[in-house]
Parts: sequence; structure tokens; C-alpha cells
Amino acid sequence: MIDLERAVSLLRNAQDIEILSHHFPDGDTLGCAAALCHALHLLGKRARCTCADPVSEKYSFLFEEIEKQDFPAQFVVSVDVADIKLLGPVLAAKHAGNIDLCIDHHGSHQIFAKESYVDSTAAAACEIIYEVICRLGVVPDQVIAQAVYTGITTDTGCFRYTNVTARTHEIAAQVIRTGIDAADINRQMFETKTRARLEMERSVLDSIEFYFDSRCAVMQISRAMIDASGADEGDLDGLSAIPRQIEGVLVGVTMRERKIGGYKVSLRTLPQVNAAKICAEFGGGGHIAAAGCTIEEDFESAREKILKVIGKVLETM
Ligand SMILES: [Mn+2]
Repeated sequence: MIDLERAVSLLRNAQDIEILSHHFPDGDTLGCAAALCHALHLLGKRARCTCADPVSEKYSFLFEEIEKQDFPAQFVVSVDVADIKLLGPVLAAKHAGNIDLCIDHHGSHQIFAKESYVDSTAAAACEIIYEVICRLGVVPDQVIAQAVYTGITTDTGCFRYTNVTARTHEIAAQVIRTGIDAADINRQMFETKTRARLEMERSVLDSIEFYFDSRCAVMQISRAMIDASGADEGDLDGLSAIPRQIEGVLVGVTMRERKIGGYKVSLRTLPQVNAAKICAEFGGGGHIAAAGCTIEEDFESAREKILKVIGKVLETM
């Protein structure tokens, strides 16, 4: 593990930089990539962003002002990536052993880069990226500001989650001072939904089942639902927040069927239950209140396995 100064000095000395985001990209990993890429361009460096999955419509505005550059990369940095597997299989294989720097905020981070800067007190990796950019001597402009704000607001559920600190608000305040329209970003992130998204919500709500005196709710996202609604990755973003919104639910489970089989399981918990610890039983991880893992089984068996572990935790409470 390195400190912030070291991370900044690595980037200061780097040339021809490739920035890697995690697959199924969210606002934080894309916000980091956009902000850092633009800052590096302002420093006169060549930089580009890479992700295994296409950037959905919802986040495309982040990259509108960023020049696309092509070059052989000499320095590779990953942002908001907790585990090399989260780059997706193709990029994970391509970059195994050659990632020079990793900047992340996941407490469960699995070291894979040559140098890693991980600050698990940051609500969003964008908080760290903002500090990196400032220390590189770049004065954040609106392109950087909107990217950082998007990362922070999406990773904190619009400043509502327990990961929010005074620093979160301080950085948000600083980027708002550049004149960006924060209310418009929040409307786009949290209110506006596509028709496909609405259809997804309609079917996933119908799938919810309750366990352990209704302290656990399980929601299913099947391939059939995704196909029927025409939803893309962006339309699915944040659906996993739904089960925990139910009064009395301590553990919200979302089970999403993968294209290649098996289930991607996302846990959202109230503070008394450690989601990362439960997911670690299946080789996954994340944060205390939000974590994930993969279970390579059919729906019934995968549900049985995760419920067994959750049941053990809940029976002690
Ligand atoms: Mn994040």
C-alpha cells in the first residue's frame, strides 16, 4: 500500500496513460475515469479510458467533452476496482500483472496492482480522484467537477448512505462552486427513468420474497425479465437498492442471472449486518452495507446457499 503523495507522484511521472474502470460500470468508476482522463489531458499528457462494457446513455455526458486518444499505453491505472476479476474476464486476463497503479476505496480490496492506494474512508473513489487531481496541480473545471459529483452522488445514494462524511460534503461543495448544475445531475441520476427501467421495476417488485421474519428480502433479476423489458446495463443500475427499502428488512438480496449462467448476488444491509462478511463466504466482497458475490448455481440452489449464511447471522440478533 502506498500513500496519496506516492500515487500522485506516479501519475505526475507517467506518460501515455490507460485508465481502467470495472465492468458493469457505475457512476463512480466512470466519474473517476472521466475526471482523471480530462485532468491528465489538461497536464498535456495522453490518456484514455477503457471499460469492458459500453458506457450507458445515462453516463455518456461524462465523456462528451473528453478527447478520444489512441496510443500504446505505457502506464495503466485502475479506478474503483476492488478486485482484478471486476475488470471483466477479457481485460483481467490482458492486464494481469501489468497494472501500475490502483486507486480504490473498497475495504475488501484484493491487491492486484504494482502499487495500490486504497482509502476505505472515502465514500466514493471520486473523492480520492478529486484530491489526486488537485495535488497534480490541476484546477478542476466543470468537466472534472461534474464527473466527481456524479461519482460521489451515485455511490452515496444522493448523500444518504452511512459512508458519507464531512469530507464528502466538502468535496461536493468545492465542485459545485465551479458552477455545475448539481440538481440536474441528481435528477438525471435518481429521477429520470427509461421506459425499459420502469418495466424492469415492475417485474422485479413482483419477484420479491421474504425470509427470517421478513428481516431478509430476496429479489430476482432474470435474463427473461431483462430481455422482455429491453433493459440495458444502465437500466439495471441501482435496482439492488430496492429490497432494503422495505421497512423491517435488514438484509436486501438481489440475485441477477448472468449471461454465462450462475447468479451475481448483491447485498444491501442495515448497519448491524456486515454485507461484505457474508459475501466473503462466496469469494466476494465490498463494503459493510453494500457487497456482492457470484454463485455458480441455478436460482433455487444459489438462493438456498446465500440464505443459509444470512440466516446464521440473523439468528444471533
Ligand atoms: Mn465506488
